[in-house]
Amino acid sequence: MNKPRNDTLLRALRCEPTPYTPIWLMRQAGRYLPEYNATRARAGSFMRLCQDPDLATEVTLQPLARFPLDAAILFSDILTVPDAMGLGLCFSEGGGPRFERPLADEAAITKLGAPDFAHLQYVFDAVAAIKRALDDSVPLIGFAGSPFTLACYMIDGGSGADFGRTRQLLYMRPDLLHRVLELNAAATAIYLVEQVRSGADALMIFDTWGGLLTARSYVDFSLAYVERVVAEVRQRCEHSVPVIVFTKGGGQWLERIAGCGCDAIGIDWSTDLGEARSRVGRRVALQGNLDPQVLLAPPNVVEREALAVLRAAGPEPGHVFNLGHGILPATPPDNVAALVACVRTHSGVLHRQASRRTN
Ligand code: 1CP
Repeated sequence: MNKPRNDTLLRALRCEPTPYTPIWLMRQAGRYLPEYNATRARAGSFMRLCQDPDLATEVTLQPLARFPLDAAILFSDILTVPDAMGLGLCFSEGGGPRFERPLADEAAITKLGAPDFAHLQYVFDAVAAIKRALDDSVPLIGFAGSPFTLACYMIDGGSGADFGRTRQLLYMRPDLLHRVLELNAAATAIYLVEQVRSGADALMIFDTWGGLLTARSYVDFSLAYVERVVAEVRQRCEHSVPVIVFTKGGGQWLERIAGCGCDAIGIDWSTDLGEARSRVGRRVALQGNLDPQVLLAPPNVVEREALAVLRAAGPEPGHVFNLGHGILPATPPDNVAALVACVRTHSGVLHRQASRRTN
């Protein structure tokens, strides 16, 4: 596999010096882009976009054609894995995911098995097609949901306010929840390794709902399974691939997350990056953490807030600029252009000052 010409992301994830801070954005291909909405309309549905490698490639590349981003992220969804376990994924017109056959009772959980990986071939084909289209320009990030975040959707049946059924099960029948998490962890490890074999240069594990848990259950029901996934990926991959772990609402557990075997921690907007750095030391890179709401403000506010994130991250290597969560559909694309330009220019100045100080 050839190395991307722009490898600032991969170097920052390894905490190596870079001439500027690399930037990519969670949900960078999405509904804030008119060209995404046009392709989605042509495809007819979100799932058809994911399942057609040519369309998935087209939408993956759309933000890169507009903005000088330092990474592409596979266009897909975390819920492809439970779909391949037979739960029947569908999306309502408003965009929220639903399962036709959620894990409604003990019998459904007992019957649950490994996914049919033939039903996930479209994901691996999309990775390979995107990798070819990128032509070694920037790295491609593959991804999966954390075992716990997948379980939230599988048990509650779709997006909900607080995934109360899943959290009830944790107290009433922890054995059943552990069974689901074990299956999810085994499936996720294979799923990520296949993405690497198909061309992914880095991996991200989205633990979007881990922050709903108590401190004790976060470790036992989410982080322990993320750790298992990371260890298995490391063992099965022929070459080393950086892994980013993002727990939304996980700011209070950063020291523990830093010890799960990952290379980088995704930080949401509620934690100060400077404080995060002093807590985890230089063991891992940090990714984040502009509040996505900032991108709805005028460009001068976007620049002011982006500078505050850069200053909090500090001049040392090991920061990847990103949002604290996904970009909002109402974001004006011009604000994204202003953000990317601001990060490139100002981080370049900060990095040059830092390297003069150390030379
Ligand atoms: O209507 C549409 O066009 C669908 C909107 C949409 C998009 C653009 C969904 C439905 N998924 C996606 C793509 C997607 N999902 C990516 C693409 C890569 C990128 O550009 O970043 C990624 C990485 C995801 C991952 C994902 N899906 C997560 C984890 C990240 C996060 O945002 O927290 C989660 C929780 C999902 C479930 C999901 N799929 C779609 C939606 C709207 C949701 C969230 C539902 C909820 O809030 O519960």
